[in-house]
Amino acid sequence: PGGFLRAGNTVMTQAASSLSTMANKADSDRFPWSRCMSSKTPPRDGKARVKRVSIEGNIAVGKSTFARLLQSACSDWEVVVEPVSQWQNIDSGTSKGGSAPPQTAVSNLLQMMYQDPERWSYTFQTYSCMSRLRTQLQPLPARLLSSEGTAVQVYERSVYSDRYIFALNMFELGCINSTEWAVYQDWHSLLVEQFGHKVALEGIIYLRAPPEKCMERLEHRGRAEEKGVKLDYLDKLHIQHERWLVDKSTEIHFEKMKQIPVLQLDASVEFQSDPDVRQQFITKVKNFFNVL
Ligand code: DCM
Ligand code: MG
Repeated sequence: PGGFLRAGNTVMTQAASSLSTMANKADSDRFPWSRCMSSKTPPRDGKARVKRVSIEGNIAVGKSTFARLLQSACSDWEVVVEPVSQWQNIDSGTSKGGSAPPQTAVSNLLQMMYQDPERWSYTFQTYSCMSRLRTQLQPLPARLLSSEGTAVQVYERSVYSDRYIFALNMFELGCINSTEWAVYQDWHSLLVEQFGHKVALEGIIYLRAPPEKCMERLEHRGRAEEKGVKLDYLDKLHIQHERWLVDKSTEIHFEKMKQIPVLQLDASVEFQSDPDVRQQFITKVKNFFNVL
């Protein structure tokens, strides 16, 4: 356990990613918003019906890049990004009050998790899932509410990958012990049962690429906390994705999620730089959204 790590990640800044240069003006020129406005289905109950879809895939496969591509392709699509920066900046609120200036210590839970996974994986998985749920529960922008049945909220990952990919993997690696795993699953089920209908998914886009490709992109984007991540760890996460979304052999505890439609896209191609591939991806996504 913890063998996928190298010690000594002290830099807290995140290097600019080459994958982050996707959403530029050329995209919106190439994919004018009108193109996505097909097959308007009138809302069934007189209210706007918004579909929700999550983008899933291994670390550094290109989810954020892909999300920006979707965001620039259609004004009816609203991306909700993964709150990674919150995991890197946790305000532990050590202010003593009174007249003294507030003293706040900021910790980087992402870094702590990678440096000492046995100590911090449970805490990290608790916080990442909770903060993701809070982010996804934010009210819809007015623009989406008025777009009559064609609106899609696109989540970067979901509370389901938190549990069935990352937390499960950490449990299998021995970084989350069986007591922690029992506690995690108990509160996760409760949260999803209580709030799940507000963030429930109609579909999943699975960005699939060989772990070696993800490793290349991970090294290229150079997020400091992930410096110690080894190929073996990405291999394990890849297998978890395949079990969940392709083989469907992961035991899922939520009825609706067992039948969820999955659009698989080959993310090993350089969809960032190739306009034809980008166009193909957008078309596939548009068709997928239309049948959900
Ligand atoms: N992460 C994790 N557990 C989760 C969700 C995310 O360990 N439940 C980590 C994996 C990556 C980072 O957070 O290091 C998210 O980056 P990316 O979106 O590129 O996978
Ligand atoms: Mg990302």
